[in-house]
Amino acid sequence: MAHALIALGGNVGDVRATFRKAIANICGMTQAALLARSSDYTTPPWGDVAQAPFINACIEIDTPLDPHALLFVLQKVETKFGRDRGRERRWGPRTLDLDLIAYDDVSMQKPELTLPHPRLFERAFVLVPLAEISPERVIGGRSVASALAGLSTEGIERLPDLL
Ligand code: A4P
Ligand code: MG
Repeated sequence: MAHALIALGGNVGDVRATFRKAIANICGMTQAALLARSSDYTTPPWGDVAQAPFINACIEIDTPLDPHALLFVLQKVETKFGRDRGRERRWGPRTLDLDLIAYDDVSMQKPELTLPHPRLFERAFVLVPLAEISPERVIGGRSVASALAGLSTEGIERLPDLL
């Protein structure tokens, strides 16, 4: 079994309902155990700021799949929940974005899969939910909590749990 961290994001549709269904799909399709799930957070748009706020969360799973097979499943789940890569702009609005943040301590630099995720340390919208579930985790030589300490978390708010 390998240990993987996955970031979820979206700003189109009922994103929290999408997350709930997507997490069930990810675990089912990867034979994974869900070890932890962060709260949902509302976050200001990053990169392309002329769009609605996002909702972001992170999960931690144990999975028997290799990194490429796991990414393939994540892309299938994105498509299932309405993501259409052909019609969207980079960093633009989307129903569901699933990024593989880390997979054990694997390091790889391929265009189709870079691990750990290359923009992780620039993004409070990933590190805030990650710090909730895994603050001590060291990724690329830095702990999640210390990486987060160097970023602004302005505008990021934890949402109350859904009943
Ligand atoms: N790829 C390479 N490595 C990975 C990895 N570790 N995980 C490749 C996932 N994919 C990886 O991804 C583009 C390509 O990256 C894929 O073909 C995959 O093989 P994509 O998801 O199609 O494109 P993208 O999502 O538009 O690009 P990118 O750079 O991943 O953007 P983001 O970071 O996902 O940006 N603001 C807030 N507050 N919250 C957000 O969630 N999200 C975005 C989307 C912009 N602003 C945001 C948020
Ligand atoms: Mg992405």
